[in-house]
Amino acid sequence: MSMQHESKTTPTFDYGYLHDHSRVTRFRETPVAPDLFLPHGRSTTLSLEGRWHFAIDPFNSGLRGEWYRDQGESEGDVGPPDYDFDNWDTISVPSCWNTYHDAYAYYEGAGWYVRTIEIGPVEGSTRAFLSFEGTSGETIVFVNGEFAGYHDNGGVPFSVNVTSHLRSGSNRIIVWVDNSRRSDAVPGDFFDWFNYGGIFRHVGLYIIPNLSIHSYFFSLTDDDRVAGTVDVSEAGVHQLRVTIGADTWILETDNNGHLDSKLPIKPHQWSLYDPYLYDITVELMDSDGNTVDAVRDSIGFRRISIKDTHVYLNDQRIFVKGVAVHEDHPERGRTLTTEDRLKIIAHCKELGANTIRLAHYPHDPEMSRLADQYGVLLWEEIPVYWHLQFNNEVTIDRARRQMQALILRDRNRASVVMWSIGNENPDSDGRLRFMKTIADGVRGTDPTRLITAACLVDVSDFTVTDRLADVVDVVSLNQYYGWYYPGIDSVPEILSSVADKPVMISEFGAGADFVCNCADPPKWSEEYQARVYADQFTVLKECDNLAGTFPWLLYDFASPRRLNSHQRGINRKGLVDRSRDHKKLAFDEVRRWYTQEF
Ligand code: GCB
Repeated sequence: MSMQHESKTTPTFDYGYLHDHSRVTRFRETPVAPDLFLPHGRSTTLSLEGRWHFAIDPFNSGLRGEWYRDQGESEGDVGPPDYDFDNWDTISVPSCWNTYHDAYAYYEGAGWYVRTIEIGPVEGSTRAFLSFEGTSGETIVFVNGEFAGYHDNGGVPFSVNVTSHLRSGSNRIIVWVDNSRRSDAVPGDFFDWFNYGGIFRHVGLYIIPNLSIHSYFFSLTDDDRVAGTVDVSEAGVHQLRVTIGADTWILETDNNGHLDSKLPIKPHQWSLYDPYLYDITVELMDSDGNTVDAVRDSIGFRRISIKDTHVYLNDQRIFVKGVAVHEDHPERGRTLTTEDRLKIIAHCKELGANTIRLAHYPHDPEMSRLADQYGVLLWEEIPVYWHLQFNNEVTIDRARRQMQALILRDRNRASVVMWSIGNENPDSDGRLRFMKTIADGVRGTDPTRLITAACLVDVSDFTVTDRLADVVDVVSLNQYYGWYYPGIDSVPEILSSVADKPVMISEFGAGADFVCNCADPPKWSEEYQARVYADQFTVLKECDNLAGTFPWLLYDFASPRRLNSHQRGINRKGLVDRSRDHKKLAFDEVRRWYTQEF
């Protein structure tokens, strides 16, 4: 009798993936186009705020192990998988993971967010987008086990087309977010603020008709009428009903679905003391006159311009009384509440300031909406900060797309008057080319605002030799005379080296964390900080071509590179400390400067 051996299968385990780094990087190849879907003017179909299952993944095991396929334990597996989505802890979205748990306070790396949503059938003539107002860096979205989109630019909105991935009923949404600092990103890997991680802004699902309004832009023309630009998602002549306040017009797009029209209305102008906003509706109609899509917004009309070396708002010369602020809160990181933002505006008004510099990256869009309502001007910027890979085409493209996304988001906000394209970057041919690319992009998308950048000062001969000064409309200068170095008397000389453009001091100040009550105040005392401001103002008031000032800054903020015994991880140059309640002595010094006659 022949003995037949039973064939016995040894469970196999694919160790290959452990060495396959492309599993981590392969999604990077298809960045989400910034103009895919703009949620502005619409309400979400389904808000995805609330609790998500969450875990940090410092080793990127999830991408290597393809957890997003979401297969759980399947037959033939030799061991349990290393994830267990439904039993993970939950975290609030939006929030920063660093403030969620002490153990994650300084965490930089990948994190996974998992949530199941229930939806009805998605109709054939509609498209569905998962839209994020901002995450901390690279983001990959998976829906029902499939890759749906990749985004590489933190802080600006992006949307992923999930139409083909959704099904009627339960849908598993998995989002991988990584806040690792990267030298080819924007910002690069070294900067003076804290690198908060997570899905830190609103997320929502939007279901919109295939034929829909893609974008709209309304602004004041030179002859005080309203310029309206609307783009429809599909080519062809389309009818639009545009309503501004009590006036309505029926208009037609050109053959490309594009409307460029001057509307015969002389709008009441938005200003600092009268921040007047119009309710605006744009409706897209089918051939029977039925509305198939609509967007709604509140928009103010004002003009920002320069004449000689000064800035004008609605043809009235203004001194830009600025103050800078980071998006940083001790308990909430970058996820500020409406109350936090209103407090920034209240502090700004109390200082007598009229402009806020939203340093050094795009802040939450609620800030510009509130600034519109409360009559405050904004400087918005992207983090082209210190050293970047200026010769790397990937980095240039990231900066260009980041700026573009910010402009598309906020170009209807009357409060936003300046786009800043750089902060203290070393002058080089590569950097100049980089900056020209960004500036051309800004002028192409939004020619109605001023371009600025914090240019470099040549401290050896007190001149501005930075070639970026030729590219911008307003030359901004950061200078820390009285703090990092002596020589405050040289400021007028520096300013007069820029002959033909408005010049602003975009940063100045000093750190302070105690009151000394003494006659000869040392550095780090509030008295010393106040004196630096007093000395600065004495010199600045003699500078005729000075168009604005931005004390650095309103609140103390987290910066892990600040490690002396006064700092302990906090940049202490705030006029108010990190609690946002204690006003330092310099607050009053700045208030005196801003409440004088200019
Ligand atoms: C600067 C930077 C700013 C820093 C500041 C400082 O010039 O633009 O981001 O935080 O100096 O405190 O030194």
